[in-house]
Amino acid sequence: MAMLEILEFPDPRLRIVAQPVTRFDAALAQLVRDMFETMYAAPGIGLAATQVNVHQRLLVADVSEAHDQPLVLVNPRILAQHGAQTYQEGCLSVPGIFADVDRALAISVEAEDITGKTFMLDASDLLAVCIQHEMDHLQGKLFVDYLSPLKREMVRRKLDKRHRQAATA
Ligand code: GNR
Ligand code: NI
Repeated sequence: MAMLEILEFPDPRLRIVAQPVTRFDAALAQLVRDMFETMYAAPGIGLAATQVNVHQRLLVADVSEAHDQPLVLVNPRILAQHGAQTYQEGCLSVPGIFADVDRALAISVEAEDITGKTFMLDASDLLAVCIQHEMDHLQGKLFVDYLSPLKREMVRRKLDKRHRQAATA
């Protein structure tokens, strides 16, 4: 197992659009294990491959308190969505920043598992927030993109300053 480095905003690699997964092999299974280890250690409720600099359509999630409901979605696509909810989001790639984001309340997602088998998942509430947030990452999109330009600029300055301090510490 290995902990993976999580890219942080405004790293331009977070803007790369992920490509579909085509090989359901041992390397994919290992990547998924490493992503879970990294996500649980962070700690976080979801992690998109983009955040660990792998530009393939793959995400992991576990919104349970006991960390006993791991989910892997390969090549996820939203088939239906309804309702609306506002949730105060955070992101491992935008550490220490939290802001309200409006999203669908419930989604029906189709995806492959790590063996390449297609399955359907109905998600609502926090799990639906998490999957939508992770699927945004796969398109190079971050939750701060939903903020006003002024607020996003404040976030960028705050993280720039923190990155400079970390570099000279
Ligand atoms: O750990 C995370 N918590 C979270 C809280 C509210 C909305 C979305 C998230 S996802 C985030 C982990 C992360 O950055 N995934 O990309
Ligand atoms: Ni995130």
